[in-house]
Formats: sequence, C-alpha cells, structure tokens
Amino acid sequence: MASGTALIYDDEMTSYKLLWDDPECDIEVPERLLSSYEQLKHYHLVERCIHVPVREGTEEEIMLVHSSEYLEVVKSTQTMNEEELRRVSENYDAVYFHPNTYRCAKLAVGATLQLVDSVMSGKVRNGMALVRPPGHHSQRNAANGFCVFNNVAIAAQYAKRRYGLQRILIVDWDVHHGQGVQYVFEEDPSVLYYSWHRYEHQQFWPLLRESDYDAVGQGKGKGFNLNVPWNKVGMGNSDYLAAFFHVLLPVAFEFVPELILVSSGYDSGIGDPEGQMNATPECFAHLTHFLMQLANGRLCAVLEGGYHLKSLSESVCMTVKTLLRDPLPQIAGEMAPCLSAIESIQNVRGAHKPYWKCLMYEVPPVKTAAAIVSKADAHLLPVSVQVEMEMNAQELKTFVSAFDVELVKEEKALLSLQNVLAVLDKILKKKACNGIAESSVASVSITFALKHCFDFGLQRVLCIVVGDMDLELDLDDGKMLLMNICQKQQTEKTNSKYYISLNWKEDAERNNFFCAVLGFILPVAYSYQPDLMIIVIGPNRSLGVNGISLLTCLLQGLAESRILVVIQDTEIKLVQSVAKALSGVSTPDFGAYTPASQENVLEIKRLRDQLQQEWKMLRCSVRNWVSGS
Ligand code: X5A
Ligand code: ZN
Repeated sequence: MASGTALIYDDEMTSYKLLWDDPECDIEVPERLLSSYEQLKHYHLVERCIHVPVREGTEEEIMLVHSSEYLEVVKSTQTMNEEELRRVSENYDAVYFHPNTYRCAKLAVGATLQLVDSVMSGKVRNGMALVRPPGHHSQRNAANGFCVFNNVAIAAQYAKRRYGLQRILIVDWDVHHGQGVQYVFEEDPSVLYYSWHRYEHQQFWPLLRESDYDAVGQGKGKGFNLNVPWNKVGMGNSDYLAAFFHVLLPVAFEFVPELILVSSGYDSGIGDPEGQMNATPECFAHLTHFLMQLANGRLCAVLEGGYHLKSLSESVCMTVKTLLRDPLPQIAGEMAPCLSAIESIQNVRGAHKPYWKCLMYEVPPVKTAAAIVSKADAHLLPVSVQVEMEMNAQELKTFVSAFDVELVKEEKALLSLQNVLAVLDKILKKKACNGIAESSVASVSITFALKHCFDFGLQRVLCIVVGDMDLELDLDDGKMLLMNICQKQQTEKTNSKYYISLNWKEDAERNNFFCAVLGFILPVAYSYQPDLMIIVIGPNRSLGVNGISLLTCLLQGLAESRILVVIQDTEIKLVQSVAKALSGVSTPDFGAYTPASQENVLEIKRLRDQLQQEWKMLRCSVRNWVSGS
C-alpha cells in the first residue's frame, strides 16, 4: 500500500483579489491561502508532506464539466478592465473576476488533478490541495459563490475516465451546499455526493429548494445524492459526528468507494462569519480519520470555503496532520447532538431508506403480528405484539378476483380473510416472525391463505387443524401436510402420507397432550421440514388452552419459527395465551406430564405404526425394522 501525504500549493493562486466594494464577496481573500500555508509551516507539517507541483488544467479537462461557451467567457476576462470585469461578475451570483482569475482557476483545476494522479498512481496514499478559487458552486454554464471551475467535479470525471473508476465518493463538509456538484452528478450512480449545509428552511444562501434532504438524486442516480440540511446555526462537533455516524459512514461503507474526494471547506468551523457554526478544528481531524478508513485510504482533500483565517488555518492543519497519520486530538464538548440536528438526520435517513440496506433494516422485525376482531382487546395482548389493521380493500380485491369470487360473497367471510391475509403477508415478507389472526370463517380463510403461500413460492406448508372443519384441499403433491386433531372419527377420509386425522379426546383438567405432541406431531413435522406452519383452531376443539400453547411453543423449532395461528372462536383467553406462546414473553407453565387415557394412547400407537415408514422420525423401536427402508 502507498504511503505518504501530498501537499499541493502554489503562491500564484494568491494573485487575484476583489478590486471593488462588494460586501458579499470581500471575505474571499488571498490571505486565506497564505495563512493556511504559514500555519502548516509553523507546525512543521509542510516538510513532512510530499510536495507536488501545480499545473494548469487543460481546456479539455475543464470541459469535462463546463461548456466551451462558458470557458470562453472566463478566458475573456483576463484582458478586461475593471469596468468590464464588474459587468461580467454581475451576470453571476456572488462572484468577482480579476484579470488573474482565469489563470488561478486553471491552476486550481490542475492542482486538484495533480493530487488525484499522485494518489491514483500510488505515489502517495492521500493528500491535500490548497487552491483558490474554490469550485463546488460553479456549474456547467456559470460561475457561482466565488467559484469559477468546479475543481472537485472535474476531478471525479477525470478519475472515472483516466482510471476507469466506478465508484467515487465526494464528501462536501463546506458549510454551503455544493449545488454545482449535485447538478453534475444528479443522475450518475457512480458518484455519491454527500453534503451538509446551513439551510435554515431555505432561508440561507444559495436559497435552493433542491438543497433539502429530499433531493436524493434522479433516474439511475436515485440514492446517490445525500443532503443534510442544517436548519439552525450553532451546529458543533457532536452534530457533525452524528451525521457521519448515522448517515454518511453507513452509506459510504455500503457504497464501497474506490476514491474519496473531499470538498474541504472550513466555513463549517467555529468562528466563521458565513457558517455561524461551532465545530472546532479537532473535529476535522476526526472527520478525516473516518474517511481514511474507506477506499483503501485513497483520499484527496481540496480546499473550498473557510473565511475565519485562524479557524481556517488550524482546521487545515488538523486535516493534514491526520492525513499524515498522527494520533487524533481529543474532541471537545458534550457529546450530544442537538434536537434540530437529530431531526435533519432522521429526515435524510428516511428519504434514503429505499436505497440503502444499512437504513432499511433499522427497525427490528416484529416478532408477533396479530389481527383481532375486537381492536378494543388489543391491550390484553403482550405489548411486544403488533396489532395489524386489515389488508386494505384494494389489495384484497386484486388478490380475491384472481381466485374464486364465489367464496367471499359474504361480508363476514371478507373480513375474516382480511385478518388472515394481513398477518400472513407480514410473515411471508419477513416483517413479522409469527402471528395470530381471528377469523370467523376459518376454513375459507385457510383456503385462500394456502393459495397465497404457494403463489409466494413456498414448498411445504404444515397445516394443523384443531377441531371440526371441512377443507377442500388438494393434498397429492406434498406441498402441504394436513393434520386434523378432531374429536370424531373421520370416516369419509382415509389417512395418507399428507392427510392425517388424529382422533383425540381431551380429559378435562389433565395435561395429557404431551404424548401426542412429542410422540407423534413433532416427529412427523420434523420429518416433513415445512417452510411455514399454520395452526387453525376451529369449532368443537378437543384441545384445551394448555394443549394449544404447548403445540405452539414446541413447533417453533421448525420453519424458522414461522407460524400463523388462525383462531375461529373469539375467545380472548385463548388469543392471549397463543400470543404469549408466540411472542415468547414468558414460558407458559404446562404442568407435569400426566398419562393420557387408554383411548388416546392407542390412537397415537395406531398412527405411529401406520406412518413410520413415511415419516421416519416416528421410529423409536427396532421391532419391524426393515433396513434401508
Ligand atoms: C466556496 C464558498 C460561499 C459563497 C457565499 C455567498 N462560497 N454568499 O464557500
Ligand atoms: Zn462555503
């Protein structure tokens, strides 16, 4: 890996200045460069850097971003008198021209490209270019905000061309929005532009709507423009760090840049008359340090603004010192971002949620979703359970019309279906792990739910029906395994591999369901390996609340715990205990094992014998063992 830090500076870029009275422009003075360089010398930082000479940017390079017409206008200013210079300057917002402006602007572009070449060739690891005029406000056809040519934007285009780079990160920590950079790369996903800026709800220069957090990029470039607008002055170290931690850095690490260009303006530092912010010079050491962890350390810092000479030069020194890998200075101040900063951060994160994984999964997925008939009962469920509203009517209609309309003619059936599908959808989309739905017509809902599961691409659904229920289902292909735990002997259907009727009679007040769950249901379920389980509690159930919770708890070992429990009767006690079992808020007390009745024991034995060839986890005896089968 390359080592060393380049420093690019030339006295000649101090050779232009404002020639007339203009209170807006009089802060952009040659002393900005002189005092920065003096301070670097003072801390013996200049001698520790690798000196790289400046050059002029060529016309071809300037035209990577600007039009030839605009280039001609700027060129023409070198021979103008003061009167003419004033007139050209007035065509632009916050700009002054001097006969040497053109020469310096070309040097600023060339200095930036020299820096990019030094870093990309491996001559140095990183570096800084001290340039005037700055660049980030200038646009294809316009000078703007003291900027003539867009040094950093040209550098990004140049790096893409010359080195075939596919991902460049531009970090603009200047206190003004670099709208010029935003415009150039708005539709370009290969350049990620990040800028924070004094905004004050559009009351601060350059007063643009498109500086707000919702300007996320356009077309293919959506998600690659990050604006953090500051709506109050006085932002300090903790606000800047919070924006790095919660916005820039997660996105940058996901973006994986190959090169970082920093629009390194220091008017965001303490004391600056433009920014009115509070970040101390040490803050810039920390910002630099974080960015050095990306792009293999390939970082080019290019000076933009900064108008408080002392604050500017100290901050430049902090940046260069950090690039040279000196230990980081301690950062001052209470480490707590202000409310307004947090608001801005939240807004950008929200706007970018669709584009970045690191922002998408910020809320932990819900464990248990519930759709219940009486919303008033919601408070009776564990607090971690998220109560769902029904699937909206439109969503439902498109789904239902594609299937059998006859089945959901009744209002009641429709509502039932809405509950079940709302929760099922959450589970399938992994927005919830498991769920409960109350449904007055469970059999109809289940038919739709299963259809929905298969459309979604599930391979094996285990459906356990407790109680009497007639389901018209096609069971041949093994895509679902239906177990019916019922009171009456099912005479019309015979057991097969995928249809199992378990005839169960519960003894009142006895915990005897263990032998059915452990001795039969779990072994079959584990042999089947479902990717979703549906438990349906219908009418005439032969299982008590205790048995149902036991079943629900133990089955969570399968299908990544994806269980949907559909309950037909609206008995809040049952809903509550199932919700408890699913959400895992507490372990239900199942009581001690009690032997089952003779009748039940014989039924389990009968089923085991009948099905252990098909579902091999049922085996616990070597009797009748046939090897290889
Ligand atoms: C590069 C820079 C600021 C222009 C302010 C005009 N420009 N009011 O900081
Ligand atoms: Zn600025």
